[in-house]
Amino acid sequence: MRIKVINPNTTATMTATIAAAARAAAAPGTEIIAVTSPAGPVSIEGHYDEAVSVIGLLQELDAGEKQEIDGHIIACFGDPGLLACREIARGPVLGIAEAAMHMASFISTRFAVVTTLTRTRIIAEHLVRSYGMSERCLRVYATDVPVLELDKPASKARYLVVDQCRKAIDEGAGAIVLGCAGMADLASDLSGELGVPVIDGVGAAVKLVEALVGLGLRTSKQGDLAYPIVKPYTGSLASMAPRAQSKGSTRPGTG
Ligand code: 5HY
Repeated sequence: MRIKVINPNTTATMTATIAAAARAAAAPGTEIIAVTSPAGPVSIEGHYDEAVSVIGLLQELDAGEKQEIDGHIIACFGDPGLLACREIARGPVLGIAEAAMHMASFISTRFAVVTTLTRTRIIAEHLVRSYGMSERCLRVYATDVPVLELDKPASKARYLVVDQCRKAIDEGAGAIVLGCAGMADLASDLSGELGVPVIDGVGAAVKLVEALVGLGLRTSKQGDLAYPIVKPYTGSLASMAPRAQSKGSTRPGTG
């Protein structure tokens, strides 16, 4: 099975952290193809960053459709462009936030999300609601650690993450969801240190994609996730125009 893990920001060192977590979770026989978006923000810390990051993400996902990929993972906790990606994908496409929240709901009555900046907390709260997790998510806690600080071993990022995790546990959280792909390498030893399950969305998404593909389940092409309607796109994005899919081919692709 081939799973493509796409980092929608353009920081390759962060993709390396993501790739290591994905490979650590992958079953024997699962090949992980981890890529960095070809264009966009070095980190995603707001609505505008997210919106612009989706172009590079879609380009990488479309390339994946030509590489016989069985499933895709969006390795950013905002799950940017998730539904747009599902429109052009045959196989399952999972966002790490959605995957982590569902995993947490299987092993705790109440989980908490510990994320980066206060300004991105609202994005995680939107996802909690849109994924139907309002009853299960105690709260979203912000550490105010910029995304790229997570990449710096010398920064006090880990200390600030642990601090918010302890606060969440004191307030009743039975499990912790790490709210950034850049925290993927923290999950395993944090679990031991805190004494509660700590969930990294990258690993969670790999296991869920393996399960879906293993059951032969693919993105439904009935309704809103059907392939995009073929039409011309103009200007600098003309190459992103959906192409007609040839009869019987399951790949519409773009450009
Ligand atoms: C992420 N940003 O996982 C999100 C985290 C956040 O560049 N990768 C990013 O703060 O929303």
